Amino acid sequence: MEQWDDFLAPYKQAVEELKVKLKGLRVQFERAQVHSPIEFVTGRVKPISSILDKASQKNIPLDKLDTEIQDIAGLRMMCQFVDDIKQVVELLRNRNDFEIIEERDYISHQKNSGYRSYHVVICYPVQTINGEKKILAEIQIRTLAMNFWATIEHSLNYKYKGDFPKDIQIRLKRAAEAAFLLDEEMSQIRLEIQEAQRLFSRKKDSKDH
Ligand code: 0O2
Repeated sequence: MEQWDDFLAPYKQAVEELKVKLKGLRVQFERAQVHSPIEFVTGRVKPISSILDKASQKNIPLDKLDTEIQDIAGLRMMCQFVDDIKQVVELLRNRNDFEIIEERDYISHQKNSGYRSYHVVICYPVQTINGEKKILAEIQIRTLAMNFWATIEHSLNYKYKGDFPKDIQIRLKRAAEAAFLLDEEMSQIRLEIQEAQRLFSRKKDSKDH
């Protein structure tokens, strides 16, 4: 158990630090009084039982957990609109406190399950009393609708261990489609609001002059 504590300590440190850093971005957008592409941020260290399950499913030896399991440290950034996701990814690419190792775009290429999200795997340096330790962390960026679907599907997955009854499978697919349409509608509404705002400020400008 102490070995697990030692192993997980830098991951816990990284999750805490990254939560502060990523939440700090939202605060900056608020201060600048512009639309924040980040709605909220969560983070967790993968429970030991899930690490062991994943290792056994993927035949990963226990001495390779740190390089083969990329989401022991996991962060989630939730956005209002699909377009916000691109902006968040760009913000992450421009940072110099970690290195991006891999990006997985499950939005352009949704998973068979119906899962949509953008994953960025980073190599993050943690400062320890024994020097720097670099760890992998996975940042999942998704809209509120994508998050809603993934949260429900994840808890059902826990119950059915991936072996969903046919009717639930169909409903989950339909729910994924509904979440996709909700994102599309919201994007459209957003564009219309922005257009209305532009027209309003143009009218105001011509009155002022
Ligand atoms: P948890 O409980 O969230 O930690 P793989 O796990 O083989 O599909 P890989 O290569 O480990 O994929 O990485 P990938 O594809 O980036 O997915 C890892 C994480 O993405 C998962 O972690 C989930 O959090 C999320 N995810 C991926 N596919 C799905 C899906 O179909 N449904 C839901 N709800 N989430 C998904 P874990 O370890 O599975 O779970």
